[in-house]
Amino acid sequence: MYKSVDDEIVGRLRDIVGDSNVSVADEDRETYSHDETTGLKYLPEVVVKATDTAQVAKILTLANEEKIPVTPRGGGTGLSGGAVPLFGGILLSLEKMDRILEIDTDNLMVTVQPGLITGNLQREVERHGLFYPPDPASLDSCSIGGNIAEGAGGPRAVKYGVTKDYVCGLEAVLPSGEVIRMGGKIVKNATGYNLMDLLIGSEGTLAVITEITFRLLLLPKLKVDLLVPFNDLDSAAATVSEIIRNRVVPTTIEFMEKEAIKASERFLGKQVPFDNAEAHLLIEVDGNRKEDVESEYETVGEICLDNGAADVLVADSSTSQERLWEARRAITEALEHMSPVIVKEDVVVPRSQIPALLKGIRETSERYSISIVNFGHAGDGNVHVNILKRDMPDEEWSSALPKALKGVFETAISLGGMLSGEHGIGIVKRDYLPLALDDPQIELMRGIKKTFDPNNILNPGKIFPYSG
Ligand code: 2HG
Ligand code: ZN
Repeated sequence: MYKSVDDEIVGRLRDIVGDSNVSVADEDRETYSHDETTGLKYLPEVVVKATDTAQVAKILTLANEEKIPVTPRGGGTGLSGGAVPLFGGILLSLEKMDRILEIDTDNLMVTVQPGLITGNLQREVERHGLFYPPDPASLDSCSIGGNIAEGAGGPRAVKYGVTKDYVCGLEAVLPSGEVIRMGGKIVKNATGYNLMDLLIGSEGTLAVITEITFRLLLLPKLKVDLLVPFNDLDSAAATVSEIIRNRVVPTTIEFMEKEAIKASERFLGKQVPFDNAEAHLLIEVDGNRKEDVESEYETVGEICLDNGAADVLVADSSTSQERLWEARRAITEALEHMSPVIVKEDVVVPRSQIPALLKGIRETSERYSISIVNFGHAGDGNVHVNILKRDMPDEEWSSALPKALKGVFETAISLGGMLSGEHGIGIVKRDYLPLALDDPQIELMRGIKKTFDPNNILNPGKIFPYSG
């Protein structure tokens, strides 16, 4: 159905981006054949690195005319297979388009290219006293364009929301090669359909994002982290809802089961206090006035102790805070060391349903005798459900996994939730989409895809249930 990439096409790609930005070498095709999703690997026929919007437009025009699939890619840290070139074709890397184009301190906006690493964006604006809050755990290696494409979130979503809440302007290239610009340095916009929001979270299936304008906040002057151990899981889960019910909205409320902490300790070779506790909450509060921050963390600490916390440890220096967050961010990689075969889910439910969700997941784990380790952004209802194969025999795993997955998804949906809070659907969740969305919605989405991309060249095979 698609045309293969032959020498003639490679030659035309070289004419567009220059020889050094095109590779058909096995080692490069291998490097770009996967993202961070375990067990997914498809080789692209050619790897192309664009350095400006005009090049992206020319590449898409060529691919569209010749019917060659194009898979856009940023940092390659995705967890649903969004950047995996399922049908080969052209792997279009945006990694070289990584500049900050402007920090506009009059309008509190920053304009950037999509390949910029998220952590670098944060650090740069912080030098101006400004704040870009979204903080996916992979922030030192993920790219901002990928964050937009996948609808990334992060721990600070409890108070500050997710990537989409900061996008004010986008430039993107359509599969036809036409360049469109949406929004701008404006915080309000009621001008026609909101195509910008449609592109956010569209997983590179509708257009390739080439420039972004984000709104920024003022950097809070103070922050304090609390590490709160619990001797039973239910109390930890109940505390999450209790904090919100008490009208306190910290910056983060992260939840980590014992096994997640233990894995991280082993992986980093560093100890976490109270590592034998059944679960930990990692709670951050921030603000500008010392007394406000203190009163907020004291209230949170009291709620935790009233709900059965074993202790409340306060980290108020940047070194002690960094140590806690290092342990938290390492969990993903650490669990892979515990079980090389691992399925990572990120269901989301209303915050008040966190206790019911964790209970339902535990029942699923017991019913199918399958190992599940939970951690994540409990404060915004988003739990990373990690299903580990460990030493389960292959046959048992193949039979138990789909049942366990369905169990987890059905629990989340029955509680008013969704399949993914921040990792996207990609390849790994596409067949479960009908559990969450009804037929008319899926058909509307398919119609939108057709309107943007009639030849189905842009990141084909993602989001929609596989139909052969
Ligand atoms: C995180 O919050 C990431 O650490 C990865 O979203 C989650 O590994 C995971 O399941
Ligand atoms: Zn996460």
